[in-house]
Amino acid sequence: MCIALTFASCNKTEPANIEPEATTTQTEETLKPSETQKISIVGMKFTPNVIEAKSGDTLIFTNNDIVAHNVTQLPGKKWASPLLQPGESWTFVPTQSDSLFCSIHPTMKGYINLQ
Ligand SMILES: [Cu+2]
Repeated sequence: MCIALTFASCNKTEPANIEPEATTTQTEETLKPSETQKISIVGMKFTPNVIEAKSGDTLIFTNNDIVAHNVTQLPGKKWASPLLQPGESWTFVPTQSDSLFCSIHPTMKGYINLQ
């Protein structure tokens, strides 16, 4: 812009027509930093039981109940946590949306909704 002109006409204010087009809404969406989400297992429930996650998010399941539980993919048991004793945690980075349950207490169900 200014470079093509002479020094005389080039004043200190930046021309308004330098447009940084790089930051579109879509780019910002993609660049959102990954988050760590905590899921509590308490009272025979996953809380929250529907986990809204983005790709790259880390999920930490903590057993705050008085009995042991696990976190197991439904229906095929494609992945599973080890047995979590009360007070123990398990870290998981989902790669797709999946249903989950506790295979010891099959009524305990949850869902990871991966965006
Ligand atoms: Cu259980």
